[in-house]
Amino acid sequence: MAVNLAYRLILFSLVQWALSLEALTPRASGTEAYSPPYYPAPKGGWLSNWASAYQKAHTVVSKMTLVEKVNLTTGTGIFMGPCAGQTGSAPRVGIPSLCLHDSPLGIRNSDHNTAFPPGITVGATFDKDLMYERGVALGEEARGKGINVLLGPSVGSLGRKPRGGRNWEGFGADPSLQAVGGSLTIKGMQSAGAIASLKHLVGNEQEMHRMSSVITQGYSSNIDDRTLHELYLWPFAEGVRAGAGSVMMAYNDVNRSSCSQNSKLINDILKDELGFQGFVVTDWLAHIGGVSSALAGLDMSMPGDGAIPLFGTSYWAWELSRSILNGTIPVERLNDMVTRIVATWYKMGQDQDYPTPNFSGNTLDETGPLYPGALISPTGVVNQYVDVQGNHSITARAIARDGITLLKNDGNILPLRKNDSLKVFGSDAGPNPDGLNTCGDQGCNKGVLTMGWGSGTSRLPYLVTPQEAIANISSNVEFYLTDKFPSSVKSGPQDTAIVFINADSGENYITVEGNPGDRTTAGLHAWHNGDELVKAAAEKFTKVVVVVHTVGPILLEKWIDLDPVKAVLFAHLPGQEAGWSLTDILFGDYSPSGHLPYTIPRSESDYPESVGLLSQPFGQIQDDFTEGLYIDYRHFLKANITPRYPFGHGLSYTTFNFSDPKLSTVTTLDTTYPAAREPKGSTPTYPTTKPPASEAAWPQNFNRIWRYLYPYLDKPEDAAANSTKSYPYPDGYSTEPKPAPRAGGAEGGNSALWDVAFSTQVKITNTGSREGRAVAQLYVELPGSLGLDTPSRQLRQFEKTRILKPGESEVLTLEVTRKDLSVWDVVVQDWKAPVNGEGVKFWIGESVADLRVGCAVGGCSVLEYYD
Ligand SMILES: *[C@@H]1O[C@H](CO)[C@@H](O)[C@H](O)[C@H]1NC(C)=O
Ligand SMILES: *[C@@H]1O[C@H](CO)[C@@H](O)[C@H](O)[C@H]1NC(C)=O
Ligand SMILES: *[C@@H]1O[C@H](CO)[C@@H](O)[C@H](O)[C@H]1NC(C)=O
Ligand SMILES: *[C@@H]1O[C@H](CO)[C@@H](O)[C@H](O)[C@H]1NC(C)=O
Ligand SMILES: *[C@@H]1O[C@H](CO)[C@@H](O)[C@H](O)[C@H]1NC(C)=O
Ligand SMILES: *[C@@H]1O[C@H](CO)[C@@H](O)[C@H](O)[C@H]1NC(C)=O
Ligand SMILES: *[C@@H]1O[C@H](CO)[C@@H](O)[C@H](O)[C@H]1NC(C)=O
Ligand SMILES: *[C@@H]1O[C@H](CO)[C@@H](O)[C@H](O)[C@H]1NC(C)=O
Ligand SMILES: CC(=O)N[C@H]1CO[C@H](CO)[C@@H](O)[C@@H]1O
Repeated sequence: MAVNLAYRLILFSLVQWALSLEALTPRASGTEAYSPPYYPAPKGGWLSNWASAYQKAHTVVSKMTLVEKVNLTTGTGIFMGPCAGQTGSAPRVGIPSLCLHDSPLGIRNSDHNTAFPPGITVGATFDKDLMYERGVALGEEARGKGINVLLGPSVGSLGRKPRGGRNWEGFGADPSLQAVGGSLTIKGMQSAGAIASLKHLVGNEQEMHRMSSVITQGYSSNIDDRTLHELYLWPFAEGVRAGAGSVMMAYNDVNRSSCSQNSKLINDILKDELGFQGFVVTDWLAHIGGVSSALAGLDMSMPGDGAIPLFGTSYWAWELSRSILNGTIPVERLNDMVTRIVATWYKMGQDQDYPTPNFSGNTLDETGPLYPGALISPTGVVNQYVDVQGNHSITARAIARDGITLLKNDGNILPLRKNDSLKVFGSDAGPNPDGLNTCGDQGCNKGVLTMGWGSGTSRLPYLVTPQEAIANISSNVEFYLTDKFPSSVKSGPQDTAIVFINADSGENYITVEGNPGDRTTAGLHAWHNGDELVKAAAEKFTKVVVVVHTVGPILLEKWIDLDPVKAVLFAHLPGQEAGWSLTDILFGDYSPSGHLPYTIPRSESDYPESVGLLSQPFGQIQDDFTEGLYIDYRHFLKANITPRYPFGHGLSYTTFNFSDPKLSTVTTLDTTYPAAREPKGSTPTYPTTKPPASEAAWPQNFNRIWRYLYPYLDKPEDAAANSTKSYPYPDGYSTEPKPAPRAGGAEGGNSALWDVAFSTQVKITNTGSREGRAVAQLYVELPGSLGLDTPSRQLRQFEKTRILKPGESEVLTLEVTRKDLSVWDVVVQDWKAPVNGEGVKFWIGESVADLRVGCAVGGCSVLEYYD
């Protein structure tokens, strides 16, 4: 761990040194992308469901001094405490230091925690109950370790770029799937009292060049207003509606303005339009300006460091104190930052016996420095090894199992029987030969792939490999766990070969086998010559089952049509329960019920050119989202390209009949635009007078920790004296509140957008001979009368049956809201729906290409009969 720590220190220092050069690098002028100014930052507290939390916060914040307030906005510095980041505290008024820690799939760099399957596997389950249950478990584990803010879920990257490194942390390449996955995770986490930090807002669709280096500047995602609203912002809006306490800004720029200080994005879209009441935090070390970010609506700097981490510098901390005393940042803005943070803390009930951290993300040792970044630090007990796993392995296994997606099963070769003669190939079936968790942040691809790499990981408390699980069940199996096919292996006509292959990706600060996060070197191919392994097995065996552990789509063309390749299982990224979840399916204890959360193409050139990875030696990459709404299946449909496997595809060991479709109107869409928004409620008020400079003075006999970030100033009177100088405020800066935008009104936007417009029902019958679960996916097709080019199918809702016995039926109800049927009108700046739903088509099926029933106002019909 010490090596790991040193490595990270050096790494972060380099990145930050590079970042500090940003000001020297001239901005590229490739496009005219521009993010318009939007000031001032809207204050939080105007929604009734947050009123009581804001009232409590108001009472406390009213008593706070300048430095207490500043303390809560700024991290204490990287490696200056047990968590990935922690704020300062205000002990006099009972507010502790808040611990912020990764990750979206479990507690990072800790012990006795569950390593859940990541988002992509959760998305593949299409199971709302499991999405919520995992959220609850994550929240419980965060709470048990004393983490106030767990950094997740991730709904951005959305999956625009198939090679993008962190797509697997989210739920799939569709905004509604991301929205449902994210929202249920947030609700679950926060039901346990942990604050969710929904990330990364927005456009962080590739890893390379997301931050600045010596010669390039972090890329700019140039996204038009409609595409932003209908694709990338969609899951954030739903997450805000679900009550997310915190939102994390992305590293990259949007329209050439850094997300961490993009006033259009934070002040206008997030806080005004989406009515976000919680606090906005930077991604780690993404803070690049003090006054600028505060005015643009940022509320918390993490981990607090300035351009060069660990040098004891900060854009905020004492600098924020100074900018209040010199009058550059209005006191109101600081009060709003702090009120948002404290209100969120109250909203989740963290004032009631919430544990303080009893673990350290820096070391697994029991004792160690309390502030490892300080070099000279007091030491003490840092790890209490609290077991927070509870019964969460049940949920982890259920998700890994129910996410497994059966793409092909010729001749019903699956499930296997316990006495089938099996030959298992591929290192991906076994353990990491170097040992469990030997690669920091899972930064290697050795043994079975359970998750990608980077900060979005956790250590595996244990791992059941496919090898162990198969060996536990099969009475007749041989293992050849190498990536080169063993020429000596004998095959008989009764043998079934099971070939394990995988594809990995992760976060940019680690390069694995030549891939710097994104899949640059590997492309969309299986790693470790996986294609060759499958082909070799197919030459020797007549029955081949391929198991794929992958972060996203891979190309299957080299072997998918070979006659011996009878079955393909995408097991996605299974987490700690890799083995048991797979054998649950392989041997038929459960039928597979996962569905693809993305499209699998026949060729990478099937994608729009604009979704390729971008790299250039100098200046800033301009990543123009020219394909607009047409990513993943939306594109394949428009370009009329038949993929290898469509979005939503997933077979079962049984078959399902869809019958008796019904459509009923719930709330009539009697107007194009939703009813007028709710008026904005009042927000807490405080005196606007500047605090006395003396409040920022160092306390007497204060025991300073070297490099720790404090809110105090050596000469606070000087800062106050400078208030006569003028500050070069950004263009469009104003302290006069803007009129409330018409698309806003409640968390996520105007609450009329969530009026259920239509309710559809479909009866699903198990027509096969085995038990199984079906997923009903509802896609909408919007009419041309809206006057806008719109994808011909858009997933807007899904439901999953319980386990149905042969012959058994279940009626599923799928509800569609006004927003689900709307397009974003860029002129009116509001959501526009077809009146009465006239012309809308509702398609329900088992994938985007396997639609079973269709409905429109006035009636439904069954499209095709499958048996
Ligand atoms: C980005 O620029 C486009 C125009 O190209 C504009 O429609 C959109 O609103 C801008 N978004 C942000 C967040 O600045
Ligand atoms: C600010 O936070 C630090 C770290 O938690 C703490 O030592 C200090 O006492 C706090 N200052 C005030 C004024 O509460
Ligand atoms: C006030 O202090 C901030 C933080 O140091 C600084 O950026 C800003 O320029 C100062 N304002 C004036 C008018 O000097
Ligand atoms: C650590 O965990 C235990 C058990 O969950 C909890 O009671 C305690 O408050 C936590 N924090 C510390 C500092 O012990
Ligand atoms: C886990 O235990 C809790 C009670 O502690 C129970 O409510 C929950 O249903 C259990 N979960 C599972 C998946 O068994
Ligand atoms: C395998 O087991 C099945 C019963 O599950 C039995 O019918 C069959 O004969 C067995 N095959 C062999 C080769 O033992
Ligand atoms: C291992 O196999 C035995 C016998 O088939 C079975 O009872 C047990 O449940 C298996 N273990 C797990 C964890 O599935
Ligand atoms: C399947 O659905 C079709 C269309 O509704 C219906 O005619 C047929 O009877 C159903 N078959 C079964 C076995 O339920
Ligand atoms: C940043 C800045 O302008 N600081 C000045 C504030 O005022 C004192 C004296 O009043 C100067 O010494 C600082 O340079």
